[in-house]
Amino acid sequence: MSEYKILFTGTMGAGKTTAISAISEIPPVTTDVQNNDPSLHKDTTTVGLDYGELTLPGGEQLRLYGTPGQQRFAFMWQILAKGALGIVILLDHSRPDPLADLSIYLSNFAELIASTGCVVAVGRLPLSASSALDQYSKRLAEHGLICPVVRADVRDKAQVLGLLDLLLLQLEHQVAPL
Ligand SMILES: Nc1nc2c(ncn2[C@@H]2O[C@H](COP(=O)(O)OP(=O)(O)O)[C@@H](O)[C@H]2O)c(=O)[nH]1
Ligand SMILES: [Mg+2]
Repeated sequence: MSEYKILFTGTMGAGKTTAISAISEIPPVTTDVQNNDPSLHKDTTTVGLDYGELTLPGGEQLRLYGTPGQQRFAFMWQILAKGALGIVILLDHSRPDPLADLSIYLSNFAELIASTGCVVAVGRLPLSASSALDQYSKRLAEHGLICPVVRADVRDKAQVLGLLDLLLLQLEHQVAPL
């Protein structure tokens, strides 16, 4: 049976823990602890990583890893990226500069994205602001990348599975067991 490692990254509060919890078939492992930063409007924050598992209809086992969000944990991003099949970048459109957020992940995961696949999922994006998706695609192009950019609400299991579908579609031609 094949096993594949998929990463979920993105800013704090973008929904890495929520996304993995939504689709994992085992109780997800999370390292969230009490958040002591009142500006973040969140009770918990990820200092380590999230882990979940999902079996695809074809029997392939996905190992789902959520990275710590903050850039000060970037050293861990490199460790987690090893052997990954692809990456889902979760963005929170309500943050002050979500395009700058995107650039941080594109730069830090450049090697992984260049050799595998990537999906950009934008959360908290009002329907009236749909044209903003073009701005994200433009930013990807500035990094020399083309990947799907979609609106997503990671609280919805079907939408998270849709993100994985988009990722796996890109990889169809290059998938090899780890
Ligand atoms: N209102 C709203 N809340 C969202 C949306 N996406 C995620 N959330 C919430 O935002 C929070 C994300 O937290 P978490 O998954 O811990 O983020 P993490 O830091 O990336 O792991 C959760 O409470 C979600 O329910 C969205 O599109 N709209
Ligand atoms: Mg988290």
